[in-house]
Amino acid sequence: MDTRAALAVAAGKPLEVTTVQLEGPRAGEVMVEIKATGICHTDEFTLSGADPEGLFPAILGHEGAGVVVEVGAGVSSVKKGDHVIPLYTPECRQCPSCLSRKTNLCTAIRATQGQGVMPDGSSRFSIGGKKLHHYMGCSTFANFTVLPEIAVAKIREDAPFDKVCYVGCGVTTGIGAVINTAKVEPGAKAVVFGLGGIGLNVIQGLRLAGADMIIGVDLNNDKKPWGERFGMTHFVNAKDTGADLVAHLVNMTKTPADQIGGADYTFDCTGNVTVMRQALECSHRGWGVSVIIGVAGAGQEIATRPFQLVTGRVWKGTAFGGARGRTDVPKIVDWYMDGKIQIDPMITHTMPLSDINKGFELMHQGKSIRSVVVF
Ligand code: NAD
Ligand code: AHE
Ligand code: ZN
Repeated sequence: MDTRAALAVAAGKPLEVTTVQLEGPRAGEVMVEIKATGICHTDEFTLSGADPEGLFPAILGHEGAGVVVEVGAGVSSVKKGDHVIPLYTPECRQCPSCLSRKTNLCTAIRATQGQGVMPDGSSRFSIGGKKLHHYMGCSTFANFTVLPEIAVAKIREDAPFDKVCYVGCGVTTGIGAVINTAKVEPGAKAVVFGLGGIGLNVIQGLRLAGADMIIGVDLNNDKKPWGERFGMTHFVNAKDTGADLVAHLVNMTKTPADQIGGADYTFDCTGNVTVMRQALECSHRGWGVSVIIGVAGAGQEIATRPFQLVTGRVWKGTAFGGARGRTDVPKIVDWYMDGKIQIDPMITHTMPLSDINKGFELMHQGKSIRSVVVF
């Protein structure tokens, strides 16, 4: 069948909105009509050419929501008409990683996903007979897409697609980083670097967890009211402190009883390796935990003096907020529907697929929190 899609033809080039061909689902696969998709910084990261796994031509997008329109042979967990969120981190519940209960990083289909193909090694997308790559196993920048059954989470039918698509990445990543990865406790002090679509969700996760002090760091003063809206208690513009940023943050967390200072938890939501180091080093001597969420380009490496770790700081990373998608995503949608978490104000822009490049421009200009394409 034909479907409209935004095609990433080459690194650094704007997406081309066009008609592509999509084959139906094979065994174990489902076809989903995507109703809405967010634009995440990771889409921009791959489109820019910085992603070592980036493949072109491809249909990007990994933050969608839609309806199952067809199922392949043997599919049993979802049926036609079900509302679903595609999962770039699937949950097969059978691989060693799923069975370990120690990670959400299901390994059942990760190898083929990274090669831009379905688990059987072939692509369902093409244009004029030429193969197109899938992206992160999702390709939500297409009106219709095909996914493995294990890579969709069934959600309630009254949840609005144009809001809960954000649960497909940003919301779950930010809140999950706090709850699943850092396991923040009430009363904690935290620093969040980068107050964008992920960082603001870290902030609302910290508020949910009962953190007392939530310091937000950004280069853009416009992000201050945004952070405050979701629970940030203090704002620092890193341009104002320059090289003294770490000392400044440590000082902010000192109390008469604790003259060492440092945050209990810090989060990098920028993808900048210098920021990752600052985040580690402003965490508390002896117990500070620093969580890397941002993704950095090919060739980028993190560094610190080993002394920082010897003295008890812990460097961690998280993908999809440590969430097990088929299990956790429906619950997060419930939290939103029950008013426990906010999504609507973070979706600052919606647009038709034909304007998708405007969504990327708004991100570059720091003018959006999340742009959502509505089909
Ligand atoms: P975004 O563009 O919406 O926000 C980034 C924010 O960081 C902006 O507010 C920007 O002003 C700020 N910033 C940039 N450089 C900074 C610096 N040096 N110091 C302080 N602030 C700085 O991006 P996003 O969608 O929130 O994504 C953030 C990062 O998280 C990206 O690297 C993205 O690829 C990554 N990500 C990771 C996961 C995961 O599972 N690990 C999931 C989603 C996104
Ligand atoms: N392809 C990149 C890695 C990108 C990356 O780390 N992606 C995160 C999700 S970002 C969502 O916005 C992730 O899930 N990582 C775990 C995984 O298995 O990819 C690179 O650097 O090669
Ligand atoms: Zn994402």
